[in-house]
Amino acid sequence: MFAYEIEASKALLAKASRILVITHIAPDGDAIGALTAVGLGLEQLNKQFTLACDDQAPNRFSFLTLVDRLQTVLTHNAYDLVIAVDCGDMQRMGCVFADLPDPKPPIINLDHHVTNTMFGDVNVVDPKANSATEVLYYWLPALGVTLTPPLALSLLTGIVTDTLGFRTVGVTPRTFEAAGDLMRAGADLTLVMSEALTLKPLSTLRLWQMGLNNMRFEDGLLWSVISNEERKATGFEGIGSAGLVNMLADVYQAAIGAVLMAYDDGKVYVSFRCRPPYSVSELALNLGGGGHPLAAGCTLEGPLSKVQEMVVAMAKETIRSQSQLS
Ligand SMILES: [Mn+2]
Repeated sequence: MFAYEIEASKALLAKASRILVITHIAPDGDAIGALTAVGLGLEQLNKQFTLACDDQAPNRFSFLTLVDRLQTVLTHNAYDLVIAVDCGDMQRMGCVFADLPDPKPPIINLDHHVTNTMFGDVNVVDPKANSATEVLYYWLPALGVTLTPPLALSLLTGIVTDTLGFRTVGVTPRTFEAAGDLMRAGADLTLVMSEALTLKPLSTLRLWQMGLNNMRFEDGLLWSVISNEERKATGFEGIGSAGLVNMLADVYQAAIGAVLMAYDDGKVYVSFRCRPPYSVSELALNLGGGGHPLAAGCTLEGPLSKVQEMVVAMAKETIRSQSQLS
């Protein structure tokens, strides 16, 4: 696979001496796993590199090598190659890319999103891969990089987190073959499962407590609304619902699960989850957001009560029309 893209990547890498590796804003396990894996690979290839992301890596990924080298603001901006990992489009790279002086350096785009806009000069994009690190699992050795234990650990972290522990629909025997190979190379699966998926701060449980307390169920929609004051009282500062929305959607009686959470700036973040035959991508799109059929979201301008009224009505309508189809 990727014979042309690998040759083209090699050609760009051979000419590059200062490489900027970027992952997406609000990074997840795949983003940080892919970022550190590329760094470890470039180290082996004796290349100078910077690892960049607009936002800090979540604390739970501090077990990964090189994560301490991540820069959220660049200390200089003279680069001759950009490697983007886990970014579906150029905007996902955020300010660390947008603020580079023009003309921008050439880009190698390493990703697995179906919606990838092929924004790179070289696009190593495999929508069948479950994670960006699964793409890197093939790309890095093709460049002559050896899968050392820390590198294998970074790659396995992306696979484990993007598949929620091998539970998502895209998981195939190939996913397990890659994971098995990475374990053989020295990656500790138990460590990844525990650090990246299971362990959580107390604020997450407080958020779930608040969310479950506020939960409502009508016409197949199981949803929870958390005001800015309530959210702050739990100590939860992150974006998203820290798994609360999955908990709501994983209920027999629920067709769609939703969480609406307000923030200081007056914005309301809305996440949707569902199981087949339902799909929430169009619902999120109609609300100005986007995502996948089973997981999508949007950001709306408050007040929270107005947002709730609109989102609940539209979600119920989605359930009504989709249950007629099935
Ligand atoms: Mn990913």
